[in-house]
Amino acid sequence: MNITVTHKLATRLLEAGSEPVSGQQLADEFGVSRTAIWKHMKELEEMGYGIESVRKKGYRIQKSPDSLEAFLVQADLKTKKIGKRIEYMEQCASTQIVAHQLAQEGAPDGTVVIAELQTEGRGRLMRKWDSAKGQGIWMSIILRPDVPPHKAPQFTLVAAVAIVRAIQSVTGLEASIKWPNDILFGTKKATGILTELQSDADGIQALIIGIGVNVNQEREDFDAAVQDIATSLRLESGQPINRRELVQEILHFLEVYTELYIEKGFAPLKILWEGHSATIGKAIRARMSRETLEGIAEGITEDGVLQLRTADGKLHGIYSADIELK
Ligand code: BT5
Repeated sequence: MNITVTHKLATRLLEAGSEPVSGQQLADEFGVSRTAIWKHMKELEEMGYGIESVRKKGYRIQKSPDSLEAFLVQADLKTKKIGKRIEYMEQCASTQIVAHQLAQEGAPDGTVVIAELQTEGRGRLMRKWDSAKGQGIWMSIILRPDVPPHKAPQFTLVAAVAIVRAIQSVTGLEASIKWPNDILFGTKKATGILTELQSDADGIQALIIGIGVNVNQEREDFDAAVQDIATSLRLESGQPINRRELVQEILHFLEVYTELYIEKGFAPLKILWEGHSATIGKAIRARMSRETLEGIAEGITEDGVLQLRTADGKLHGIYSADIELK
């Protein structure tokens, strides 16, 4: 059986959504017999699809397998640029490493790397990122914006807004953002973002935005080290979540908000970000490499820098830190 035809058929049916497509029409479009179409449908069922055959009308997909293979994510993807190229892997050390390599080799703006399992998923400062197989979204996106390197941290905030909106659209859940890169439910972390940079004298060559979303883990699926501080969308909503839809929505909102950022600057995103923030107006402790400061988080600047007012009345600009809500 020709596997590419099977994939193309899946894409065709996914794009048709709830509208059945007749066996004859598919046979004509793909230049094969109706019997061959029927055999491809059986093949799809073996791959984990639920195919419904509607009398006199044709076939439609009721359920697709829980996989993030490129052709599945790309079927009915709403973006113009992000995700037009997707590198999908069953396993890798870290999608950041793969994306850095691809960016160096000239991969286009909007290239996405997705893995079902990361053996060396990483956070900031080379901390470990727990990436259970098939239960989360572990992906890195290569962007090539024409902005100076000091603007790179703003993309973490743009991505955070995009992810919160995507989670809301797919699950109805309202997450909040802890500056700079955590997405939380209450005090528990459901998502981390890691923005890395390739730059030279001409400016940014590539931004590599790493996104890790805990989607379908149960508590015992997390490493013991993070069981008490991590949560997943399934734990929050009480039901399994479709990862494919969530990836599509994240890519969609990321494109919408990066375009808004490029056209209008950070100001409109700052307003959106503050609307979802778990940090602003709160008493916090900011741990930096050299010192720890305590005070009230008053807001973020037009550059995305956190403004912390300490008890002596001084306002401090925080560029990078771990934040604890007090
Ligand atoms: C982050 O770092 O939160 C950024 C995480 C980025 C992960 C993505 S996955 C795709 C791409 N490929 C990669 O290799 N990385 C990116 P940071 O703020 O430093 O937080 C790290 C800390 O979060 C760890 O020290 C743990 O305490 C905690 N942690 C680790 N795994 C977690 C998980 N799955 N859920 C919640 N918290 C976790």
